[in-house]
Amino acid sequence: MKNSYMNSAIPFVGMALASTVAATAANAEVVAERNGKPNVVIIYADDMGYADLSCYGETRWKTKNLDNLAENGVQFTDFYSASPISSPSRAGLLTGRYPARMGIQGVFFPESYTGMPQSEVTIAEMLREQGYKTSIVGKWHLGHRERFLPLQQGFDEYFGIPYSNDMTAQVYMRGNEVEQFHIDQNLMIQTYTKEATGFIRRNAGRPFFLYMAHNMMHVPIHVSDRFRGKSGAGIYGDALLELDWSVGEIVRTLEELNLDKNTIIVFASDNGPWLQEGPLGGTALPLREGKSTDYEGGVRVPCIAYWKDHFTKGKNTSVACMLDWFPTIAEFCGGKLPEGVRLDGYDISKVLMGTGKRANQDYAYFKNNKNVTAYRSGDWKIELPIPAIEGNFWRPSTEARDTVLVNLREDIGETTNLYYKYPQKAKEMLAKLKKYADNFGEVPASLVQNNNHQLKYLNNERKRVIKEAQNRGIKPRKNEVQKFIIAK
Ligand SMILES: [Ca+2]
Repeated sequence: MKNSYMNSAIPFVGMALASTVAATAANAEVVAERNGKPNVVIIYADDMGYADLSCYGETRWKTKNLDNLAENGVQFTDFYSASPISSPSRAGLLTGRYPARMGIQGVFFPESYTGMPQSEVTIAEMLREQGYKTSIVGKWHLGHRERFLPLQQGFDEYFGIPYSNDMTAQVYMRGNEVEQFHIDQNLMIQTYTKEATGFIRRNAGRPFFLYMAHNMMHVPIHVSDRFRGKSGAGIYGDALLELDWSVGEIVRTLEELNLDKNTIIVFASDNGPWLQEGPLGGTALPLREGKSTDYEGGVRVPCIAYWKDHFTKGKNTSVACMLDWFPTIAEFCGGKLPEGVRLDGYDISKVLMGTGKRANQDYAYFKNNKNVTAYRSGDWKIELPIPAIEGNFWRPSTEARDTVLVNLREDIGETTNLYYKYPQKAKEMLAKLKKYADNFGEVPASLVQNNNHQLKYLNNERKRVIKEAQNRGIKPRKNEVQKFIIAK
């Protein structure tokens, strides 16, 4: 039943009044009554590996704050991101829809002219309609032209870097404007934490949604002096401990304001670790491979959900995914699902409360954010063939593969192909994948237009012409710059 989680001890009269006022004064500052509506805080890490937290197996350092949430909340062991790369993963989280549905096949760069379509309904839009104050702190990565920025997608406030922290022109934006052109990434986690806790304090008396999207643990890794050397295991561990500290600060602030029983906290990573970066990247072991692949290391991520006195405690082995948060948060917060919009996630509120199961135990892998490349159902996973991929500066090489059948419960590292051992199971899984793909619907062309190599082509062309001229005996001109008159 809708709104069944809301505290009936709180008088009901305020809600009708607040929503009437909200409806008649769309953008006016209306302080909605809480009426038991829980706050929602989503903390998203970038490129954090499945095994980077001590509660997920890391032994070199102890992430005590996240471990504490995991121990007292739901720690998912089989939780999947919507994509093995950044922009599509975020689009999936915020809309409950596979990024393939909106043409987000790659990541946005500072030179991108496109972004997530405005027609998409985000969690922020859904919650704002329910009187929530909404804020994003950190990495947006869904288009940085004004019409694609967070303020145009349901967020009341925005502070952060609008894309990845290795892309050129690192800036802090506030709202739709650049606030700072030269930023110190060493202070980034501290800065984001101050922004996030400030937002919580300013909105303690009303329902709010905070989307805290860290740029860490994406390379280049940065850490403040306070945490440098703290892990004794290199800068990646240091930054991870600082991120864990940040989570602790948010929890502490909620407790201090007596909001901990009123707040759902979700922590997850956007995709698997950047293995090519070696000690500067995370680890997904025992999962196979990492970021950008449809092996488990690419999309199976740490995910912890905590709501004091509401959620069950301990490890949960249910298959679930990032697309589930939209319908699940709608259920907890009394939000409306967008009409005529096909969602890909399932409401997992009963899984979190310990009162029921997810609609199924299936997950579809979209390696290229375009079509289904692998499919999981229960313990089984079928993987379609892929050609070998030669590694480059940002990803390691990947072997070619035939059709692969694995049992993830017995072989978490996807080491043994059971395709020939269990032909009937393979056939059954291929049929499931096909059925899913056939019912997925139309996939639009990619709207992310990066890597068209035009600049590369032009530079190569320039070099070729110069070389050809040199071969004909034409000498390059001497330093003409010196002849310029310098203004005094
Ligand atoms: Ca990422």
